[in-house]
Amino acid sequence: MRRREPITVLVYNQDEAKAYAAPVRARRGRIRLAVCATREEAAAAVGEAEVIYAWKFPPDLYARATRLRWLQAMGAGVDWVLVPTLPPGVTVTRAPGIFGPWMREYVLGWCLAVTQRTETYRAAQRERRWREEILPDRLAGKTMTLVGLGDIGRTIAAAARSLGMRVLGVSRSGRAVREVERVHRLPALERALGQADFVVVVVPLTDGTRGLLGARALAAMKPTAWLFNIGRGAVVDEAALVAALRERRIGGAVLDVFSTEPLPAEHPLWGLDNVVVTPHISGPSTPGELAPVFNDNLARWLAGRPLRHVVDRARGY
Ligand code: OXD
Repeated sequence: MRRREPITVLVYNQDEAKAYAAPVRARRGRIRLAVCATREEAAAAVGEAEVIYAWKFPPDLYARATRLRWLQAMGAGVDWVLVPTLPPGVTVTRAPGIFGPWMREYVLGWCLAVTQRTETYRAAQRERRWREEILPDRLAGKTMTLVGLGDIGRTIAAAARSLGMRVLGVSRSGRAVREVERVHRLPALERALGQADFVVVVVPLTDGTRGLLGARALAAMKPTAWLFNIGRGAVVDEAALVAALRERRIGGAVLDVFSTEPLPAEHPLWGLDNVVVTPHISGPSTPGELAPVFNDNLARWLAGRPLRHVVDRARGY
């Protein structure tokens, strides 16, 4: 059944609300856009909104979202959407296919920075030293263990394999996936970590993954292995990680996400020489890449057809 009344689509993004709203397309007269860059603007518009297209919508405003039926997340993760205040009947959709290509370059770029000993040669250059006694290492033949095999994890896996890496995976189901040589279930996490030269954490944050990589998991890693976290900070026990890094029980860490963001200036991770800190940029959202995903779903919504990329709210992803 086709609807006639224009519906309100609330676009919320604190940095780029207008840029996200500009490419939103629907047949004339079918939608009314409320473009909100502040909490106040969102508070004023949320009561009318049937659809929200947002990044980090203020969770306390859901209580006023009495007409809300569908929320499209502008980022990779949806933990900020799936809060207790979100009304039960609201459908949540995500945007697969966009972030994996960014994140495979981030992961492989930093893997190569490690094996190519970028820091060492740059430091030697600053000292005008010719350090021919140090050779780069080969990435081919190294093992990567991906903790999380959603679309992003599998995209990284395929890229790692194309460079000759051996790729293992860990997932809740343990189901085999084409891109990965062997998939372990969560109870075998430590076995999978113990084989890795690079561990890449890309699981969503849920009740089941919070603190998943704690002291025991870190102790299972090789002393030369690097931990990458590009999922959510709270999946890794940061205090246990700092201890492992300080005591050189693992080789190092490349961290894009943290329990508290921005990472507080006094946090010990900033000062460790075996840590790379990046400011949650490994898979950036851009209005141009997200617009086709949203517009496709919006057309479906307006035509009364099923949405794509629906999140299982009970599972948390
Ligand atoms: C995220 C993102 O969900 O950056 O973290 O998209």
